[in-house]
Amino acid sequence: MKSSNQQPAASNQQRATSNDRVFIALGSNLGDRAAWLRQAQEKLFGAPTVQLVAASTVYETEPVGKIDQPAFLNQVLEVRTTLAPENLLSRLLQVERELGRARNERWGPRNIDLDLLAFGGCILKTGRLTLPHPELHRRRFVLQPWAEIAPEFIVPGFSATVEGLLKNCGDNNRVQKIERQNYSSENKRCWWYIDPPKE
Ligand code: A4P
Ligand code: MG
Repeated sequence: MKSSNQQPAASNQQRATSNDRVFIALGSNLGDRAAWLRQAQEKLFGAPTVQLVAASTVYETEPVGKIDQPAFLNQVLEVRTTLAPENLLSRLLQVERELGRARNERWGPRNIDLDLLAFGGCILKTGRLTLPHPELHRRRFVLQPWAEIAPEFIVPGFSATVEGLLKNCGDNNRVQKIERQNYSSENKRCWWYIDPPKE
């Protein structure tokens, strides 16, 4: 789904130009989860180095790994960027810091988590950054929103598309779509609601 309503306000800034397809996963399970996702995007796209290409729907998802914690909201974005992978990671960590993310326990609750899923065909493992993200093929909460915006993208190192990984991920944890409500240009806010249960 294209998300023209989430483009940054500044229109005459220089745009990111790299041709690599770059994907970012967002997650939140503390406080006003939708507001954290929105604020992260406002910060990320507030500078011209990272530009939004497409945004998935937001999903409410059962926690994976550490299960005694609140449900998450998860979303995947495709972006275009002039930054190198390490610099984009630094930018994501900076946005997390600006939003007051505290790192307490691995896989524990967090107001905002920004993970770099894939950066074009790049395969990389340094002390700070692993590409593609090492857990992505096991996680429905990543693959389902990702398949919505880039089903045919071939995930480097897996020789499989996002859709193929989703079919074979074996993760049956609950992943429930949340529809985007109307965007109001008056007060620049998005609303989200959870789909009513199907009859
Ligand atoms: N790092 C290395 N590679 C990457 C990458 N590709 N993207 C390093 C982002 N970061 C990367 O991350 C720790 C360090 O990983 C970073 O400083 C960076 O240098 P972190 O966000 O501080 O720690 P974390 O998130 O607690 O650990 P980790 O292993 O990143 O956890 P995940 O993979 O983020 O999983 N269940 C549901 N339903 N939804 C979720 O969103 N999230 C998690 C956390 C667990 N369960 C979940 C969800
Ligand atoms: Mg993380």
